[in-house]
Amino acid sequence: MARRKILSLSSARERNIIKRLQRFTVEVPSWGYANTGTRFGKFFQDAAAVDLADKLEDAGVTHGCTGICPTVAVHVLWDFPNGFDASVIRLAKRNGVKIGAINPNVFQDQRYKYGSVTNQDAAIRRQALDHIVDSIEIGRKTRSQYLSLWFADGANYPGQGDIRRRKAWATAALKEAHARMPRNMTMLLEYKPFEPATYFTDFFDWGSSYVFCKAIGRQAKVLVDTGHHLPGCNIEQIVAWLIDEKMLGGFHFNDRKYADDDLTVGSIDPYQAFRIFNEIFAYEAEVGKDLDIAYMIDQSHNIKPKVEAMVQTVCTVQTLVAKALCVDRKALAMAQKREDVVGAEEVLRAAFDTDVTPLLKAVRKALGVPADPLKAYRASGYERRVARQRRAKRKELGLTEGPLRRRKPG
Ligand SMILES: [Mn+2]
Repeated sequence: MARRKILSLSSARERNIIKRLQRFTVEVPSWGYANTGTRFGKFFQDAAAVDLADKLEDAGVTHGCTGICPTVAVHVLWDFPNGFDASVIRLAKRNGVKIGAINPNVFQDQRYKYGSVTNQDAAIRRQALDHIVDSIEIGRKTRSQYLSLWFADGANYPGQGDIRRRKAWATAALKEAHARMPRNMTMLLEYKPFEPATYFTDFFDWGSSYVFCKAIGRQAKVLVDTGHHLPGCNIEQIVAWLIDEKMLGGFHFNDRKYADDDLTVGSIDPYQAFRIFNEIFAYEAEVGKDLDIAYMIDQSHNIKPKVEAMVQTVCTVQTLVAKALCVDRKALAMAQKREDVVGAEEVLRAAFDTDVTPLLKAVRKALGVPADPLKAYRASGYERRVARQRRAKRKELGLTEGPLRRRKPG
């Protein structure tokens, strides 16, 4: 079997792949452009976004290079610290993007030390719910399709919390939030096995999110963050199950080596991302329509330059999507029927090994973006220009974050 196929782009199948790629979009997170770090500290970058205006500008540039990132996920506490501001919608429009998923933040405030929607203190649960409801209102005004929820809730030690009561409190709060959502909004419920809580998290795996969603209401769906699994977990199987149960709401893409490392998609295990996309496109091929799910990036580029890392990420996602679309479904079905284990695996590997450059070139031509977005971005000089502007902006605002200047001797 020839491993490395070069596509001719002439067949109907290839034209369909190109069309599907043109319809594929992935959302960037506003926080991916800001200075972020680890719990040990931050390394500041001059070109990192200072405020939401900068983040939207960076997102506009990312979309301009790639053509497949029309929306930006926002974090209510970080991006709307003073509540909703209508000028944000205009600002997004000016940068050629729209506001995407709304992410409430019920993990930073001191009051959430022992939980937010799972806190035994009803007043704190109410405050968390109020913030989520306020976020829904922001989403209504920005016409966001998604309310994206992640909770840091959990316990650090055995015996610390009543697991079942916490489950009940969270369910009640989220039911109430669900009732306040517009009809066209989907609640995405993320899970994570540990961190910051070390003994248990209340939303710990896909099964817990699934159970919560079923209890909360029809507009609640599971969000799979690829970094939020224990080592060895078969994520594509989870994805296949959630698709089958009509409970897959969306993704936060990133890669990891050890824990929730928030690394660039495909930097460690591109074959895993490919296998996830394979499950999605297998279903789409079967039903003949696109799955209605939110594809989003959730990464934090501590060392890499922000926009460059985002463009690299988006291009990697698009490449892996293209490869997954190249899976010969008929050949795979036949190999499976014959119990041809090697043959079936080879079908997947042949798709993974396909040089999809011609496909991507065709897609980018159709989208009116550079054939090599990363190269075009690096040649644009954007990073240097905004570094200058944002350094000046930080100085004007009296912000101290910025790289340490190397002092000349003497
Ligand atoms: Mn996430």
